[in-house]
Parts: sequence; C-alpha cells; structure tokens
Amino acid sequence: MAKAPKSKKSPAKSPTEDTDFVLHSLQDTLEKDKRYKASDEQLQHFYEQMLLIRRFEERAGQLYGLGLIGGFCHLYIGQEAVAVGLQSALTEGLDSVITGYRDHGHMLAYGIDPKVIMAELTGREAGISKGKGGSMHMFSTEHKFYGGHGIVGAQVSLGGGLALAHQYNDDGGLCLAYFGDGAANQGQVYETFNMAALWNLPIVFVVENNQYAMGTAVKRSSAETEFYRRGTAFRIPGMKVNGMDVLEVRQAAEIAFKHVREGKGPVLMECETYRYRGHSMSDPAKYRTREEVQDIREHKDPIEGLKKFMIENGSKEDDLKAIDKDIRKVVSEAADFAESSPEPKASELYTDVLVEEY
Ligand SMILES: Cc1ncc(C[n+]2csc(CCOP(=O)(O)OP(=O)(O)O)c2C)c(N)n1
Ligand SMILES: [Mg+2]
Repeated sequence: MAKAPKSKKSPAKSPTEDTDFVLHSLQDTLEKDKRYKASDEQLQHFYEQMLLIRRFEERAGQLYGLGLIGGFCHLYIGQEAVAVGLQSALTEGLDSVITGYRDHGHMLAYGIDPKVIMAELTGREAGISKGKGGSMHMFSTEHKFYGGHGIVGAQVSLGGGLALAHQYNDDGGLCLAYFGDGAANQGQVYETFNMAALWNLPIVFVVENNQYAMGTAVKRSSAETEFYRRGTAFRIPGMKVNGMDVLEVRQAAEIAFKHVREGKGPVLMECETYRYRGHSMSDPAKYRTREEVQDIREHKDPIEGLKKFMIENGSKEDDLKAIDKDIRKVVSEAADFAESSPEPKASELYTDVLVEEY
C-alpha cells in the first residue's frame, strides 16, 4: 500500500495552544480594569452629552406627537452611554462613523449643533440634510458622519468601505460602524467581517444590543445571543461591554481603538443596552411589560449611574441640576428654531439627485 504523502502543513493546533489567536485578549484587558479614569472635566462632558441626547429625544418625541415630525422617528433614549463613550474616544476630523436609522444621538455625541438636527427632523431647509432626509437620513461629511441608513445591516458593509478608504489613503483613521442585534443576523454583516479581517481593515464593529429588533426579543431570533462571539469564525476579537456604563464603554473604546490603530485589524464590540421607548414612535410595545422597562430605568439608567458616581466623587447635586437646566434651554431653542425655519423650496426637489449614468 502506498504511503500517504507527508503534509507540509504543521498539524492543527488546539484552540488553547493557538497563542497567536487573539480573540480573547481584548476582553481580558478590559476585565483587568473595566472603568475609564476620567478627569472631572471629562465626567462633566459625558454627563452633559448624555443629558443633551436624552432631553433632545424627549423633545423630538413631543414634536412627533404634535405632528411636526413626519415619517419615521426612532428614539435613542436609554442607549446614550454607547454613543458618548465610544465617540468621545475618536479623533475628530479623522475617524469616520456610520450607523442605522436610530441616529440622532450619534450626531449629538459628535458635537453637531442640535438646531440643525432638530430642523432636519421637522423637514426644514436649515436641516443637516436640507430637510430632505429626515430622522433616518442625517449626514455630515464635514464631521465624517456617513449616516443615517434605513436598510438594516447596510451600514456595516458601507462601513467596511469607509475603513478600506482609511487604509487606502493611509490616513491613520478608523471607522466605527454601529448596528443592532437584529441587523446582526443579516448576511452582509458576515461578508463584511470576512473581508475586513482578510484585509486587516481599521474598523470597530459595534453591536448595540438593545434586546429587541422591532417587537422581536433577541432570544426569539438569534441562535447565538452572545453577539461579541460572532466574529470568531473570521478571527475577529470580541468584547462584551456594559453599554449602560459610559466609563466602561469609554474604557473598551480605548482598548479597541488602540488595537485597530496598531494595524491589528477589526474588533467586534457588543454593547449591552436597552431602549426605553418603542422601536419607533408608532410602536404599541406589546411585546414587553411596563415592569421590565421600569426595572431597567430604576436600576441601570446610564445618566443616573454617572450622576451617582459624580456625586460620590465630589460633584454637587445643585451643579448637576444647573447643567440640566442649561441643556433644557439649548433643546428648547433647537425646537423653536426647527419649528420656525422655512421649509425647503420646491426647486430643491431637483438638487442632490443622481441623474447621470455612471
Ligand atoms: C433589510 C431590511 N429588512 C427589514 C427592515 C425593517 N426593519 C426596520 S428596523 C428593524 C429591526 C432592526 O433591529 P435592530 O437591528 O436590533 O436595531 P434597533 O432598532 O433595535 O436599534 C427591521 C426589521 C429594514 N429596514 N431593512
Ligand atoms: Mg435592537
């Protein structure tokens, strides 16, 4: 009998022997020191930004109720710590961000003027997309914020493209691509994981696991509910992060961004979070109990959590109240602006539309 040819490949290693397989290394680093050591100034900044998102979204909900916002409107209330923790660690003007339709918070976390965001919601000329995009289609190339996408999962592959551009231009930037637990079951997400890992792209994939995709709970739709593990087949390291704690999110961002900037390829981060409001403004929310929402609000709220931490560390309750007052004023001014600005002219129907063949 002929001998089997000797394989030139070294025998397969068991996962535990495979020391260059870094899937757990980032999580291990986070576990050692979970919370970012923020300065007093940074703490105040995180508090202000999360509160701005909360108050802005509450007001947007009211304007929607008054019929001043048309179309869809998906609020971010409850998830504030994710956008603020991650985006505060980005390099402004260099890194890019892309997300789905639940996008107002990400824009505010970028420091974009609340007036132009609110004016976009009410479909006014002064809006960031000239009033022609609305809630789901906000965009700012100036801030390298690439939307605002209504097609679930599409932002992940587009984010892969943005990361490829960073690599191609060798600009040192990275792309932060957010998507939901529901989007995580889209096929194109895994095609993107494959190419991103193969080409070592500078991208951080962030699953904002808010427990539901419209009315469907994660465990009813997902065979693997630990989303941070879903990059395993592509050798993408995963991180599981408490998305209700802005300091943990920021710490995870530091670790993930460092890894990506060192040219080590993509990271998949799962932020466990919760949305307090319905999927969109037209959601009757019959798929969960009031008690479930109330329990999270009382025990895990990201803003209350940070407030408690700040007071324990010397901040005065009155100063924090004053911040809230100032923010309410900013939001009121944004709402007045959004209600009183003119609508786009009819001729705007013919601008920003691709008509030529390509
Ligand atoms: C390709 C595609 N399929 C279905 C929809 C309808 N749809 C809109 S949002 C949504 C749920 C997505 O949930 P998730 O990804 O968890 O994000 P979340 O709304 O919780 O932020 C679905 C199915 C869509 N917009 N695009
Ligand atoms: Mg979801």
